[in-house]
Formats: sequence, C-alpha cells, structure tokens
Amino acid sequence: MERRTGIIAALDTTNALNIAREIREYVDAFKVNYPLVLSEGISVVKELSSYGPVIADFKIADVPHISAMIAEIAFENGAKAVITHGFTGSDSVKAVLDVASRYNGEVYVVTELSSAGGQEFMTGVAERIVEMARNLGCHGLIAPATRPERIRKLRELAGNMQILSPGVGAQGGKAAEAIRAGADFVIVGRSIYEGNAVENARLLAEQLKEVI
Ligand code: NUP
Repeated sequence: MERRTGIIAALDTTNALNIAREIREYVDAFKVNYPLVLSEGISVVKELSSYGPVIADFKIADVPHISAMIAEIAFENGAKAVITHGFTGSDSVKAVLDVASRYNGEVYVVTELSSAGGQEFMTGVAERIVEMARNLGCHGLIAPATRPERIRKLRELAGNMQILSPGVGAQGGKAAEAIRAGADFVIVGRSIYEGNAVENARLLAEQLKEVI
C-alpha cells in the first residue's frame, strides 16, 4: 500500500460512498467490512474503488478452498487487498495469497485483535502468525493500536511487511503512538465517520504529518 497520509478509513457506515468522496484527499485507502457489504452488496467495493484503493476486511478464516473463493470475490469486485486471519494456518493463508497473486492484489494477516478479547487467545500465537505470514510472502499484518508495545514487538519480526493498525480513537488507541511504535498505517473508523468526517480526517492527517 502506498503511503501519503498514513490513514486508512474504515467505512463501517451506510453513508460510505459519500464519506469516501469527501475525505479521499486525507486518506490512503478505504477499508470495507461485513456490515457495509452485507447491507449494500459487494458492488460497493467497485464503487468505492473510484475514490481510492479498497481493502476488503473479510477476516477470511475457513478451509483453503472456501478462503480462496472469498478472496476471489473480493478481488473480482475491485478490491486492492484482503484481510485474512492467520490462526487458520498456512494452507488457508496460502490459498488466499495464490488468488491475490493472479490479481496483483495484497494480503494482510490479522495477528491479534485490538479488542481486549484479542489477548485471551491471539496474543499467545501472534508471533508465530507473523513468522508464517513472512515466510509465505504476505504483504502485511494487522496489529493493535490499543497495545503499542505489541506493535513494537511484532514490528521486530515483520521484516518488510507493512503493519496496518486499527483501534485508534473510539477503541482508545492513539494514531501517532501506533505509527511511532512501528505501524505504517492506522485504520480509523468511528473517529472519522462519526460527526464531521471531513474535519475529523483533515485533523488526523495534519496530526500524523509530524510522525510520517
Ligand atoms: O484487530 C482488529 N481491530 C479492528 O477494529 C482488526 C480489525 N480489522 N479491526 C477493524 O477496524 C474493525 O473490524 C473495524 O472495521 C475497524 C475499527 O473501527 P473503529 O473502532 O475505528 O470504528
């Protein structure tokens, strides 16, 4: 993913298209998740693509042939990247990567969720997930802005992979702190789209200029 502002907008809102059009100059990419795609249809990915690269956050976590089918649908509809889980093991992640390579697409692997529950099981295996993602040639990782010390640790093991970091604002994480800890991008949803999205995105971009 090419970095200009370091911000990826998570558009978990039915007003996604309007917001994307308004904030595109302040963000590097848009991220869509199930709430939007299940309510608006997969065509929203293509529609959003006209405003910038779209990351399909389907947190793919299935047996390899189904994981591949999900990735195929995302890329076929214009996604530039997909987010997959890593705890499924290497066969499923590899299946997603194989699809991505046919579309010149990117694959980002979840290490541990940014929520408190992410620590219950996932923190314990996150380092191994990073190692697997790196060995397979994945493009990057998803790591929690709510726990910058974990970003720092995972960054050490990540090699050339990029780190995208959700959990900023509404979940308590701080954007600049996540970048300083080693994230390449922050993923921000509610703190942008709730309230005045343009102003929120502009201020965040301004704030990040100092650390990017
Ligand atoms: O660990 C993760 N935490 C997280 O919040 C992995 C994610 N993919 N996300 C996603 O980032 C989440 O699904 C949502 O789309 C976005 C965060 O939204 P917000 O808390 O900034 O509103």
